[in-house]
Amino acid sequence: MPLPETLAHRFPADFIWGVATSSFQIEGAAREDGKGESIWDRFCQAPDAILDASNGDVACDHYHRLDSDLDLIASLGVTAYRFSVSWPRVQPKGAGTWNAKGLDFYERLVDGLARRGIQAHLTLNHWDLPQALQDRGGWTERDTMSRFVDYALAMNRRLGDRVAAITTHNEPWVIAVLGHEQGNFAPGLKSRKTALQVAHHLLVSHGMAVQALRADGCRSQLGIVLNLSPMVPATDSPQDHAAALKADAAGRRWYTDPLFLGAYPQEVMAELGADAPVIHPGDMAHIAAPIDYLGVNYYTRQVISAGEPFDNKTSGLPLTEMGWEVYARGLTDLLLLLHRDYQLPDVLITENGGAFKDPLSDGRVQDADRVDYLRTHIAAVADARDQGVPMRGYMVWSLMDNFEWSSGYTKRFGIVHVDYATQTRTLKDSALWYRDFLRACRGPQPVGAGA
Ligand code: IFM
Repeated sequence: MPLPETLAHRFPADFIWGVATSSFQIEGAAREDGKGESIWDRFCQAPDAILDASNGDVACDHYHRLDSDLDLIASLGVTAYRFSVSWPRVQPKGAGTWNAKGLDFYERLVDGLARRGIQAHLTLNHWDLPQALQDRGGWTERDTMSRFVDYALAMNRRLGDRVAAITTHNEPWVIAVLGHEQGNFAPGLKSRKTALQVAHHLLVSHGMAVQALRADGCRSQLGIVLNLSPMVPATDSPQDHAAALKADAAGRRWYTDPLFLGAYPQEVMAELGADAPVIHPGDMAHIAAPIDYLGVNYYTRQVISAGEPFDNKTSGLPLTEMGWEVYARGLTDLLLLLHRDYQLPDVLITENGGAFKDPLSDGRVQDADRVDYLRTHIAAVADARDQGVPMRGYMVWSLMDNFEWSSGYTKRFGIVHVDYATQTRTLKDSALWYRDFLRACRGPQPVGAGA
């Protein structure tokens, strides 16, 4: 295995290295200190919605363990921490009254990061919409876009001076498709038409928030985070190639074209018929508002077949516990594709990682597969950088094991192990590897500078 130094030398000194989490997945304290109900609190109550019938009531109890978790983050030597604000914790109904105790929690979070010399990368919407807004139609309603802009402005006014980057939405595809078309994520709706309207409103509200924040004098970098994969044809057949192009247009370009070209892909739009979203004058200009960075969440490639869906188990590649192929080259391919097609702003890998078995034994988790995953994917980022992609940073998903949505606590993505019965945190071998790698990135330290 190459030494951490060899890989570290491929990145500039100011490259951003981080770990990422999200509010619902780690905070717990679901009904404390005035927090309102989120759509995920509600969704977890639906029969069979969550694999292990769990919920986010306690999760990693991060709300009560903020200081020790911040120490844990600092111990890794990262330069950035990506987290999300729980909208219903700061504004229980998604409109009107603000919750002082909720705001105070995020004040302590950003202050704690600043004290430790770690950049705060704040995401406004990592899926936990206030249930009160869902009761009024949620993301199907244009009014929710205005509520989101108010929320963005309030967060900036309160925290913006200590926040390096503000992401509007995390993975709008997931909210739209898994939440409103397939129904296996909150709010559990099943309509393609609804999903397309929701995706549109998410994109428009992203642009509206960016414009409002800039007009308000926001000094944080502004961007959006997309979950992206290269779509690879299963075979060399023309049918599979055509299917892969189609899947790429509908699943990836539906988001990247409007953001960077100001228009939805025509060939997809032409096939939607009555399911096409209602677009108001000015919407596309909002969506294409210039951003400072694109956040890319990369986990795997998608293999597309014109016939029966491709079975990952037949590919011969290692699979994670999610059943996703480990395919680091796909990250380079994806970044080069984006670089070829668009005038990209800075690019940050805002999530990358894998769920593996991770047995804790004698106080140690020997997750060699995750170490290998991180090393090869970081090398894939360096490859893209070498070929001109404006890469600015990389963040591991996730800091610690947490609530993995409809999989509950059955999948562990953390580089830190969490014993949910005792809330004990244990650095896995991957965390130790990442810490050593980041040390190598910082280069030789002056004598007496500490560990
Ligand atoms: O846990 C999620 C995260 O919330 C969003 N991106 C994908 C991760 C792994 O499924």
